[in-house]
Amino acid sequence: MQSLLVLSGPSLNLLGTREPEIYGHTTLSDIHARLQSQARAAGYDLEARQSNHEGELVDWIGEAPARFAGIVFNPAAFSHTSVALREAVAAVPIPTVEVHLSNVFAREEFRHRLVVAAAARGVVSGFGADSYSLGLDALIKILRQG
Ligand code: CA2
Repeated sequence: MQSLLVLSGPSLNLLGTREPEIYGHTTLSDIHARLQSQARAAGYDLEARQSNHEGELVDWIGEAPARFAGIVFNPAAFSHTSVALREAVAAVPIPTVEVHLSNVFAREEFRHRLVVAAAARGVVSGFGADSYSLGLDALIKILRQG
């Protein structure tokens, strides 16, 4: 069975505890549990991780092709700044789908620039926890298309 990797960046471990008006009440553990069953139903294994550290995310992306067929990635604040993460995503031969809970284009101007996204296959933004599910669905479709 193929495995998929879900990565979340800085402070997303706090999801559901602060700023619910922007990010909702769902916790990251809730999202991970939902993605697990969605992946299982589609015939995939899924592993989900969160890190506050750019270098750790770079390491996980670089190591991913050895174990995973694709990545769903919310780079959080690094989305707007990280050339290192963009290059990590571009360097691996597996597809990455970028996801955001909020609609970054309806927020502050500094969030409109998505540095990592240019290396992703596509971006889902603005659907709350559903963005992760929609991103996983897109990733599975990409993998099935070969
Ligand atoms: O909308 C998203 O998913 C973001 O990636 C979330 C990032 C933000 O910097 C991006 O512009 C858009 C922030 C994640 C911080 O997560 C928190 C969760 C709960 C409370 C406070 C922060």
